[in-house]
Amino acid sequence: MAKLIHFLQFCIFAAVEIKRTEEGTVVKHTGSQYLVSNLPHWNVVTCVLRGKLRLKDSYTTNPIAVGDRVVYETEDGVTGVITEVHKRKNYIIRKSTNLSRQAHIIASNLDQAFLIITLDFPETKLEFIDRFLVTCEAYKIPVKILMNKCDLLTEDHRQQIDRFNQVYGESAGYEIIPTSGKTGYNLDIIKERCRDRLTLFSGVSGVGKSSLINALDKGLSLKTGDISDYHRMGKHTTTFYEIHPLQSGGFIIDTPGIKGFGLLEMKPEELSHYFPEMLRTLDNCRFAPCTHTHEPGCAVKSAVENGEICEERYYSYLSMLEEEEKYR
Ligand SMILES: Nc1nc2c(ncn2[C@@H]2O[C@H](COP(=O)(O)OP(=O)(O)OP(=O)(O)O)[C@@H](O)[C@H]2O)c(=O)[nH]1
Ligand SMILES: [Mg+2]
Ligand SMILES: [Zn+2]
Repeated sequence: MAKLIHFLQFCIFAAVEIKRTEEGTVVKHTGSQYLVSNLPHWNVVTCVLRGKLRLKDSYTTNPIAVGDRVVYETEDGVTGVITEVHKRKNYIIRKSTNLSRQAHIIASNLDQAFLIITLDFPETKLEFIDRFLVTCEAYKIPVKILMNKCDLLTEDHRQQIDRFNQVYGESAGYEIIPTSGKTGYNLDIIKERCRDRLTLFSGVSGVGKSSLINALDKGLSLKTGDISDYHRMGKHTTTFYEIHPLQSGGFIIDTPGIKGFGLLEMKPEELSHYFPEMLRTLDNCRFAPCTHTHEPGCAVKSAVENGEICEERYYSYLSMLEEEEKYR
């Protein structure tokens, strides 16, 4: 009898011993499963969420996003249960339209975001670019623009390229890096920029996000898809947000192509702070706060008139402002 009690005690002790609490980063989320890894290493554990964590936050559709640092319990080191989410250093949120009440956390704890755009095949709309940039500014996430598929650009695109560089580079101050996943153009620069960082790759469908990641690391073979012949639009090939380690160092998040991009609620006088070229001059407006629409002595409007602030961006600002006010 004593032996049996001893044995049972040992079993209970062992069971308690085996259950370990670990920490890691969510690298992929599919349905109810979260893949969690001990970054910067790569031991992936498949986790589910403890029930009560699920409904904590009803403003967002996903309580846990890729990039989140989590605590989980595991017995076998292969599967686990997430019990806690650490406070996010930062995150980026998207509403599919201004009307949708709920928002989706795209990713968290980012070091930077790369907005992948193409001037053609498909054409990325300036409206989308501005909304993405404003969101990054609002969330204080450093952002760079990758002008991809530059192998397809010809002399016919020259004017468009020059204007883009003027609007987003010289005037707004963003770094623009022309790239080609096909020829490998400038990929050494991208590798360098990605080293030791967690980088979000975002953009509309078909601009070549997954192809670019494959080209950055030949060991990866992410699924890619053709763009449609007729509409020259992507076909939404990537369907999950997922972190990939790069052999050259750092981690990249591949994302599904973004369709709509609703703005988050912000005060009308706050919006211009997220246009760097407006932020530079708005202290000189006669009135504060100034919406830079009808106020006399507005420094932003003067800067638009003398070309320091590009009209495209100012009109984008006005349309966002109008939309914000409409849905308030
Ligand atoms: N010419 C050229 N084609 C490219 C380049 N990068 C990607 N493509 C092509 O563009 C198409 C779309 O590429 P994907 O990598 O699937 O695009 P994506 O941005 O990941 O698209 P989603 O996953 O749908 O959001 C494929 O046919 C690629 O071969 C490039 O630099 N040059
Ligand atoms: Mg893709
Ligand atoms: Zn003003």
